Amino acid sequence: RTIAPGAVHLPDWLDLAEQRTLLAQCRAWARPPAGLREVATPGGGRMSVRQFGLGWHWFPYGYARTAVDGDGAPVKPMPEALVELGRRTAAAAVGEEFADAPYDIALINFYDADARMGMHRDQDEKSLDPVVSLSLGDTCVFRFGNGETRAKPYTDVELRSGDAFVFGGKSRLNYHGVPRVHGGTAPAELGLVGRLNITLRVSGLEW
Ligand code: MD3
Ligand code: FE
Repeated sequence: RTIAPGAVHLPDWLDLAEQRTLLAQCRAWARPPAGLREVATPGGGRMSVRQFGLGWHWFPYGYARTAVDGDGAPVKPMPEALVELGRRTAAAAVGEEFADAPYDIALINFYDADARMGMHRDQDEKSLDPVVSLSLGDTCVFRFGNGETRAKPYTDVELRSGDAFVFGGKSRLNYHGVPRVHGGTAPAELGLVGRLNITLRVSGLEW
C-alpha cells in the first residue's frame, strides 16, 4: 500500500455506512451560500472540477479566513468530525505522531464523468504535515508523479469509493493529478452520481 516514500494508499478505509455518513455531511456542508462552485484557472479558463472549502476560502491566491469570502458568503468552519478523521487516517497510514495534527482546512472536489485535474503540486500550505484524501463515488485514475516535474515518471493508481490516500514526508510536494474518472462505477447503494474527493490539510497558518 506504500506507493512511494510517505505516500500510502488505504483501500476500503471507509465502510459503506461511513461513506454514506460522509456523503450526507458533504451535501449538508455544500448547501449555499458558498457551496460547490466553478473555479477559474490562472490561464482564464474554468476547471472541470467544482469545489468548495471548509475552514478557509480562496483569497486569490492563497488561504484566507475572513468573515466573508469573495462572493460575500460566510466562511464555513472546519467540522470537528473532519479534524478527527484526518488525524485518525494520517496516524494509521504514516505514523502515530500525526494523531494530534492540527487539521484545519478541507477542500472538497466534485468530478462528473468528464472532469479531470491536471498535474500540479500542493504547495500553498505552510505546514508539511500529511494531506489526507478520501474518495466517494466513481472510481478514478489517480496519477502520482515525481517531486521535480509534471512529466514522467509517474504511477497510476485506481481510487475507489471508500479509499483513503495519505501524502506526507518525501511525497508531500510531488506532482499529481486525476486524468480520468470512470463514470457509472460508484456503488449503487451510495446514491452518488460522480466522484467526491475530500482532502484534509494543515494550513500551518496562525489565522
Ligand atoms: C499528493 N485532488 O485537491 S487527491 C487536490 O482526487 C487534488 O481530487 C485530487 O489533487 C482529487 O489538490 C487528488 C490525492 C492528493 C491530494 C493531495 C496531495 C494527492 C496529493 C498533496 C500532495 C501530494
Ligand atoms: Fe492536489
